[in-house]
Amino acid sequence: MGRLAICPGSFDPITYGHLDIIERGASIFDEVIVAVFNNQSKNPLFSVEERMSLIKESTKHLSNVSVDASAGLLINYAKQKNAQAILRGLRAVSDFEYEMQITSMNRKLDEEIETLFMMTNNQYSFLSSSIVKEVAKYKANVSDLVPEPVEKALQQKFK
Ligand code: COD
Repeated sequence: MGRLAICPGSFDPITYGHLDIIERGASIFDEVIVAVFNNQSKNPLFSVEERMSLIKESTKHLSNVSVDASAGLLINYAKQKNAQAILRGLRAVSDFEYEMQITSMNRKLDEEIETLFMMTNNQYSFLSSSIVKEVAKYKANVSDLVPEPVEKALQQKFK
């Protein structure tokens, strides 16, 4: 059986920063599942279904990447899928504390599944879904920040 990584996130919506991590993950692992988790406290702009379909469109060039959603605990999901690793991206020091917290909790819950971090590509280090939504709300150009289907979906939302 091949090696599987889970790439979890809110993806509200997927950006080129996320896509970069997914593409690099897909070149290392045999299979990558991008898993959308609904974090209600983040007050999402896109429904889970919308986010999944935007990820599917944006990753259709990657034959070993699939898209899924879960409402439970990430570590239970990863275990259920028999994943070897959870793959996360790191942008700045500001990401670090939060990532340390979830990683150590996940390790406490299951010692076998590794969390791997990939440093962001420099050109995306200040990119986040929140920033993209903020910019799109004022109808500024986001074509350098998100894949084309996402750009269109944002235009629809803020029409
Ligand atoms: N460059 C590189 N990486 C990036 C960039 C960028 N510009 N932007 C985002 N990323 C990375 C993030 O660091 C992250 O690794 C991934 O892409 C997804 O990002 P987000 O912001 O969509 O995802 P988050 O941080 O909201 O995801 C949080 C989870 C859904 C993973 C978390 O809430 C979770 O695990 N929820 C399920 C419940 C659970 O198990 N909780 C933890 C218990 S301890």
